[in-house]
Amino acid sequence: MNYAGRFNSFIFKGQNVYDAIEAYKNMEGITHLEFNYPEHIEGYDLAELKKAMHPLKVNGLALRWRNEFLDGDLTNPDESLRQKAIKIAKDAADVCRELGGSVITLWLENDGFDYPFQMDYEKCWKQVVEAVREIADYAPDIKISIEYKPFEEREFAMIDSAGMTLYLIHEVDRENVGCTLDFCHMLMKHDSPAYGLALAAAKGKLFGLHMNDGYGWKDSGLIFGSVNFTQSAEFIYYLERYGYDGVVFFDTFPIREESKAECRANIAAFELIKEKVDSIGVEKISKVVSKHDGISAQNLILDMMK
Ligand SMILES: [Mn+2]
Repeated sequence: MNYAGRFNSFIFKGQNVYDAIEAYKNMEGITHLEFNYPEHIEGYDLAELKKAMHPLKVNGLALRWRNEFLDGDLTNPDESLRQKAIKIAKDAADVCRELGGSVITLWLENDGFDYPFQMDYEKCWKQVVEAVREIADYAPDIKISIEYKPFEEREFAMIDSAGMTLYLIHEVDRENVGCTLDFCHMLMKHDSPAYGLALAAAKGKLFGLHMNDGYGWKDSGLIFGSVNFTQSAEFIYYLERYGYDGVVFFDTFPIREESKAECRANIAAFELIKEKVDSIGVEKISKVVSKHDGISAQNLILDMMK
């Protein structure tokens, strides 16, 4: 598998981008890096960054619209700010290409609402569709990946579920627009992670993964497989069934844990759960799934735990 860890696991503890690159270079299993843009790139020389990260590759860049974009990213009521948000995404695509990456992730943090009567839903929905289309057409060689989250920072996010994400992708109607699924975000929405994954992957629209775990009522960012073993195993089964060959990015928050050990714990969990799935095999699991039966499903889970 290709694995990547989160830069801010180190940066939030006072280290800089180069420290984080160094930490990941010396971590067994890590193959790729993933930057936030502009947060992790601004002020750094791209050529120097490229030199420092060798032999690791860049998977992509995750957009962060902060500070002035509190009222909206792609739906900001101030048209000049809305245009600026679109421009930042286009710049991110250019930088991504320059660094050898292939995907930019759009988490529309501020495109949502807090109060009834606060937003003209149809108008803002069209603004999101048109902006994503404009970004996609600007960089047809770069994958534009939508990462949904049901709420936080806004009370309601516009793109809040697997279903809404697939609806957006359908409306945008561009080859290079797909999605990144964040396991914790899916649990927060009470989406079944594997269900969303299957529908996205079946359409060739699964561009990225943010693996982690949690209890569902907030973005816990716990170590993968620590809380929901069975749903994690089902998720990996569908990854294998659809031949996912992208990067597995661990979007976890080692606030109290040592960051390197925490990232390694994620890789170890993913590898072990994958091993459990493989020990039974996609074909045999598919046979159980085709039975449409709860008891057979439960017996399969027990078999995996042996
Ligand atoms: Mn995420």
